[in-house]
Order: sequence, then C-alpha cells, then structure tokens
Amino acid sequence: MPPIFHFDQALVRTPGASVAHGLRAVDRGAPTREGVQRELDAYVAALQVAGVTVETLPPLDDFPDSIFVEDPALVFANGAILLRPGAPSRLGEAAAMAPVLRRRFDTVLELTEGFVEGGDVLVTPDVVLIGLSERTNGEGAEALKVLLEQLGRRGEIVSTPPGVLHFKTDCSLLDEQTILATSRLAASRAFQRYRVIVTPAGEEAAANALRVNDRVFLGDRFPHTADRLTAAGYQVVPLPNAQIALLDAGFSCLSLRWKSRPRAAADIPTVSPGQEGIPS
Ligand code: CIR
Repeated sequence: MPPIFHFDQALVRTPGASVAHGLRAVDRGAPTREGVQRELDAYVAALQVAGVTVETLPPLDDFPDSIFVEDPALVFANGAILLRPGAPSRLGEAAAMAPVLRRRFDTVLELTEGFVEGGDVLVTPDVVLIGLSERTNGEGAEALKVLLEQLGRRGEIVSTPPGVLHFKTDCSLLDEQTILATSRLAASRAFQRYRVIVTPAGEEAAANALRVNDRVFLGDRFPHTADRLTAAGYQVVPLPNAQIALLDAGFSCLSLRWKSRPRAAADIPTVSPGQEGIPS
C-alpha cells in the first residue's frame, strides 16, 4: 500500500458570495470572496504541482462554509463516508456531497447517528483518530468507528483541547511516524505512538498543515515552523491562508484527497485489435 499521504485525486469547492458569512469563533473581520478564491487558487495549483488531479465543485451559496469540503465527508482509496457536521448551518453539506462521492466511489457509507466533522478526524497508518469537540460527539464517533471497520480501518476516540474548533485545527500528519501539533494538543498525550514536532510559540495556527506526496503545505505566515520542518527534512510549500484563517480554517479542510486504485483487470473493457478509439 502507498503511504497514506500519497494522493492523486482531490475535490475542492469554489467559494460563493456567502463565504464572507462563514462561521468564525472570534470576529477578526470577514474575508472577501475574491481573497478566499485567490488562496484557493494557490492551493489548487500547489496540489497540481504535487501530482494531484483536482476537480472543482460549483459554489453552494446556501452553505457559507461549504468550501471546507473535508468536514462533511471522509474518503479513502476503497470508499467514502458521508458524515454529519455538528454545526447546524453545515449539516446539509453532506447531502450536497453525496452525489459527488457516489459518482467517484463504489462504496459510500453514511453516518446516521450523532455528529462528526472531518476536521476532527486524523487518518494515520494504523488508526483513525476521532477527536471529540463542539462539532463531533461521542454518539457520532462511536458510529463512525463501526463504519471505519467496514472499510478495514480502526477508529480510536481522543479529545480535542477546550476552545479548539477541530482536532486537526491543532495537528497534522507529517509522515507515517510524525505529527505536527500545538503544545496544548501534544500535552494531551493523543500522540504517544508518534514523534511530535511542536509548533513554535505564537505559530499555533501553523499546525493545520497538509502533507501531500513529497511536500508539506504550510501557511506562509509561519517562518519559525517552516524552519523547524525544513531542518527535519521536509519539503515545505508556503501558501497564503490569511483570508481562510479568518474563518478558523487551515489546509486540510479545503480538499478531500485520496489515491485512486489501479483498476482490476476484470473492470477494464476489452478492446479488439483495430477497434481502439471506436465509440461503443
Ligand atoms: C467552520 O467553523 O465550520 C468553518 N468556518 C471552518 C471549518 C474548518 N474546517 C476544518 O478545519 N476542517
């Protein structure tokens, strides 16, 4: 199996005008649609340079936070899971994502109890960590563990520090053994099995980075974290995210990513010699 940070497919969503009204815990000003679009464009370009094919979904103006496509679903090479976002204004995003995932995946499971947002789910090689938070409750996390088992994954429930939006607001996977985390989350002992690189003081918002293939996407406002990661041997791609940060978001939330599976020989239609290119 390729490492879990190897991706060749991703979904993102174009922001609508309503993105300026996205949820934010603290009002530090509203982003503009143009500003968010610029940051998303840079992110998409970086994904493409990393070797990922990106599909851009149309805006959903009824859902101001719907550009954060990671929250209503989880995707793996062998199937997807539609989640139930705990923010009332976001619950309907899962139904909007359903046809998109059914087009892409043979197996699409659905969470039907409790609440889970994808921002609370950190996929590691051996276990899927599910952080309880204001958006993800015990009922949802237990139900998600059952669905994960159906996809051959083991879920483990952990906690998110108080006042932190999502578990992954404060952490990201850097490689199969290493997590980038804020000191407050590192102190919670969620990562006992991992090497942890802690974000420098004042750069806690850098923790929601994103490992994609051979590189790590990191906010361009975090030079000390960039130095720390570079010194540890990672190839850092600094990206602008000040507008998206006004909506309490980082880099994992902007896409759903997966590695497509080579098609089984039986799935590939046979073409007789001389018939190539003839539409059936
Ligand atoms: C929200 O509060 O739901 C959005 N404004 C931000 C969601 C960010 N999602 C994520 O980090 N997974």
